Amino acid sequence: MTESARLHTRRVFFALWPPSEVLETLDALADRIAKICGGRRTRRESLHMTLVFVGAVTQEQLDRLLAIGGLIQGGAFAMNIDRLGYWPHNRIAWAGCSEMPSCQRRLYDSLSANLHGQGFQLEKRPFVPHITLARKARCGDLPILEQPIRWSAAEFALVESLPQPAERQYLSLASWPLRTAVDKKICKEC
Ligand code: 2AM
Repeated sequence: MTESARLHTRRVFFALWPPSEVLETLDALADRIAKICGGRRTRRESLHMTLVFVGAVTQEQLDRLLAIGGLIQGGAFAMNIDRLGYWPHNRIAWAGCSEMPSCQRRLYDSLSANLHGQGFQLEKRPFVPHITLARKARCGDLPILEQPIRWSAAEFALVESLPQPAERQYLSLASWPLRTAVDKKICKEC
């Protein structure tokens, strides 16, 4: 990347935004976890689940990402957010699923394959779908989620991470529907 291109990069990722009723529950959960673990809770409007983190891209690459998003034939799926976790290395407290729905795995695989095919370098770490609830947290034992949070994913989005004075802000650049089994014979099991 040239110096001029580097100066004009934008930091982006593919993600799922929670539907309003799920957002409500995650918002309350983020409050609860920050009270237990300290740190800075994720703002309500920033609660999301990353599908694939892409990183800094040029305008030309951004255009290619938008084209890739439109090509993906993903199936709608439902997740059970049923566990809380803590990563000591980056001090993130999060919520996630014990089991990843097969449609989510396929969506991730399909996005990754298309991105690789277009020359994007992706994370080598295994994909751990999660919602960051608090940063700079210090968690000991985490509570058990009494009731799983059922999240029906009907679309995915390309999101830009914008640096703000206090905290990064996430802005949806485009979103695409995930089809239901009725629309198309894909992911009937989800
Ligand atoms: P995090 O919440 O666990 O930090 C925007 O930064 C989104 O992309 C967040 O969901 C963040 O996960 C994720 N993200 C940031 N850097 C990443 C990286 N290098 N690899 C994977 N995901 C990343």
